[in-house]
Amino acid sequence: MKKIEKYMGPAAGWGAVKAVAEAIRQQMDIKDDIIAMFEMNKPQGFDCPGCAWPDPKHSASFDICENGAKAMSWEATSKTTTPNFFGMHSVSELFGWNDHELENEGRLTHPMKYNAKTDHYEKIDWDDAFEYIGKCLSNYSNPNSVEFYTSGRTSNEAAFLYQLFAREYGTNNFPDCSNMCHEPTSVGLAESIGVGKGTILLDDFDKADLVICIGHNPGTNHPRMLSSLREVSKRGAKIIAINPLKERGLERFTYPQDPIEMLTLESTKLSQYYYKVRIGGDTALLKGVMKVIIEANDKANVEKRPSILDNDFIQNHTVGFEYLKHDILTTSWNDILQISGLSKSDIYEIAALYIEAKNTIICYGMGITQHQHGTKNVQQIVNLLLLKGNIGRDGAGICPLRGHSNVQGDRTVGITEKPSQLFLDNIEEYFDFKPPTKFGHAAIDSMKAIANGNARALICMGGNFAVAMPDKDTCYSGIKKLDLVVNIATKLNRSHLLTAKHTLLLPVLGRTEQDIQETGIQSITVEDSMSMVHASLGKLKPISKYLKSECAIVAGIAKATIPKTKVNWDELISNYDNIRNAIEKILPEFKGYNENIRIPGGFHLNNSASQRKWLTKTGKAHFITTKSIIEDPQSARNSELVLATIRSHDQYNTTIYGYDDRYRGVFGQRDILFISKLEADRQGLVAGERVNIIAIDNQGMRTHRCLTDLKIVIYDMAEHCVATYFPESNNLIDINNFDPISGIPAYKNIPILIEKKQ
Ligand SMILES: Nc1nc2c(c(=O)[nH]1)N[C@H]1C(S)=C(S)[C@@H](COP(=O)(O)OP(=O)(O)OC[C@H]3O[C@@H](n4cnc5c(=O)[nH]c(N)nc54)[C@H](O)[C@@H]3O)O[C@H]1N2
Ligand SMILES: Nc1nc2c(c(=O)[nH]1)N[C@H]1C(S)=C(S)[C@@H](COP(=O)(O)OP(=O)(O)OC[C@H]3O[C@@H](n4cnc5c(=O)[nH]c(N)nc54)[C@H](O)[C@@H]3O)O[C@H]1N2
Ligand SMILES: [Mo]
Repeated sequence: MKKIEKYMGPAAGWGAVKAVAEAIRQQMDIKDDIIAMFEMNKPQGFDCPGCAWPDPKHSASFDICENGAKAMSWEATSKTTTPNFFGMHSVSELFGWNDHELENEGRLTHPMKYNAKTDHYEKIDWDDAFEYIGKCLSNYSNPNSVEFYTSGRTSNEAAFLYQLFAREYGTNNFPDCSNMCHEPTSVGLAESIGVGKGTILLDDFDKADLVICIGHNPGTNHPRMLSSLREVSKRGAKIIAINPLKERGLERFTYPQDPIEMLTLESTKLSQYYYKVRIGGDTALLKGVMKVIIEANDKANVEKRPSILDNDFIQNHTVGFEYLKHDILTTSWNDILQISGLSKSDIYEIAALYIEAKNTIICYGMGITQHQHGTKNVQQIVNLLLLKGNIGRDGAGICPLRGHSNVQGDRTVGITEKPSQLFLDNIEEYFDFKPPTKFGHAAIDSMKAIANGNARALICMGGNFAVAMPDKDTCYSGIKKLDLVVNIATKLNRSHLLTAKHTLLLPVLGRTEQDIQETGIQSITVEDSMSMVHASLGKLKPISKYLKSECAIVAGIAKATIPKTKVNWDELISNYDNIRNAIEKILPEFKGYNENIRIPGGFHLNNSASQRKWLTKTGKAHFITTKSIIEDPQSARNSELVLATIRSHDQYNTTIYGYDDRYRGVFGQRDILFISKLEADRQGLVAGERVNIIAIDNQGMRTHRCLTDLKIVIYDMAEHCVATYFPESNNLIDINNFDPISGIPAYKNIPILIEKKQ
């Protein structure tokens, strides 16, 4: 039922229990499958296909959350999308279905090939499918005209094989979902601290005095994090939230596994301090906080009081402090306050909390990264931490909240368009072929090559590439002009309906399902947000006997494409231990891989920065200055109104489970625009009114990009900001609107204007 009704409860609690029951009822046969749920995130079970938040170490207890249950029931559904279904519905007809309807048909069961004459997908045998793909791929004279996309659910083993195949084929074109989410982390942290990953472990939360959550929404996207935040709060440590929207998951939480909290309807307060920063205002805010700290430190020095900054650390471990100091002290309060949208007293309060805390962890998500200045945002967070030596110490550090459950692992094992020479040399030595050294395409370059006709084929290991990317017009029409598109997927989505000259749809085993190869049942491995690598073992009987594993599909395509391949594909996939042995040879940090993943909880990949070893150009951690907070012409200040595109509580990226966004009080609908009361008054709008939004360019001029017929929802949020859901809104973003350093699309920073719907 459609309604807008303020949500009064805490995050999780009974609302979550009800939602889990509902998710299961709608998707799964209530029998053995239900038991599978309790195998999730257990040492001998499978890794949750939801988020990348780590599991409590060596824990035998299950830690399940509402959205993990949705992810798992959505994959383990008993509904199927069969050849019969494709016989009944043409591709053109299916294109008219919405994203929820497409995936809700259930799991793909057979390999399918598109027939342009009938406009239907038709069944094809696996061997024929491989041969067909192999024939197309071996026809292209330039391997760099093929794009190999990866979405982050793919296991380490499959991702490793996938990159091996693409490199033997001859390209480094690896567009990846992390190009749309944490590329500013990979690039920005690498430049600042020498490693593009977070530096903390879960245990650090037990020792932190202050946790700052900037630009992420854990109640929806990383719900298991709420139990860590709850412990922090119960211990009396402080939590600060910095977010343009008031998010319930950052405010109050009832732990579903705590019977007393559940029965007494009590909840734990999470963030004691909440600052509604303006969209795109984080760098200004962080600079403001640093200004207060540096000025206070200078004053303390003059008055001969103890230093606030960690001078030893700054001297021995960092470079660039003087530049940073100069930049910060010359940044005007006027700019800081206007761009951040906060008051001076807010910024002094944050600075005071940071000064007072011995150990600070800063967590961040898409609110920081998906901007034109996403990399700089990340680096300002590092600057703040470095000032007090808050990296490489217990209870302190930086914590990027990764997206897909194995997006980090995929990158670790070689899904990168810019491989290191060492990695390539090791491949050459072990596999005896020369991989290409020319850097390839990340997501934006790949989509541009597709749009301008330079690419001929696109292979997608999972995901919904064209729908997840900005600029639907460019992406959709580009893909339809390709020669070959291959999608390897669990469920039908819109990208699969963008047919090229030759189009194949290959159904794959999900993580919940048993993967049986020649030597028996196989585990795969994944790496979480905190660099813990552990095994995942599927439990359920596969939904169709025609499914193949991702590893087997890569091997099948590789053998058909490169008849004289140097890789023994059959041996590798007969036992995934063989793949892990190969990974260990190429990437020495995986030493003892097969033994280590048999330890419950897995093992930690070495993180140099957490040991204060800085693998940067200078061997030190870098304070990186961004000259001005307004150097980008599209920054928030130049536009009256900025739109952020966000996730509802009932979606997983482009997968729409349902139409409720419970914590934000939205039920039965997604066509809405969140706006503050003040901003609505300023724009002359009232709740329930329908509007169109139009993207504007650098000069403030209207563009042709618009999204029509949204309902105004008054929400507790910052001024000059609005928010709506993706992927419906993705055509508002021009393909050229991205962070020039990392290439991440500015999904959270779209200058717009609002018009009443006539
Ligand atoms: N259930 C579920 N879990 C998921 C996903 C999912 O879709 N559903 N997706 C997975 C993936 S791939 C990813 S990358 C993560 C994403 O997880 P999050 O990073 O939490 O993603 P979002 O919901 O896009 O945005 C987070 C927050 O950023 C805030 N925000 C917007 N603009 C700004 C800004 O300028 N500054 C600040 N400080 N905040 C801002 C928004 O209000 C929102 O609360 O979650 C992963 N987990
Ligand atoms: N406007 C806007 N756009 C965004 C974002 C935003 O915040 N705003 N966020 C961006 C982010 S952070 C990300 S990560 C991207 C997401 O981009 P993608 O990762 O490309 O998209 P998903 O929606 O996660 O992909 C869902 C599909 O993956 C397939 N799938 C599911 N499980 C498996 C599996 O185990 N194996 C295989 N082979 N396939 C599987 C199913 O067919 C399903 O339909 O979207 C980005 N787009
Ligand atoms: Mo993501």
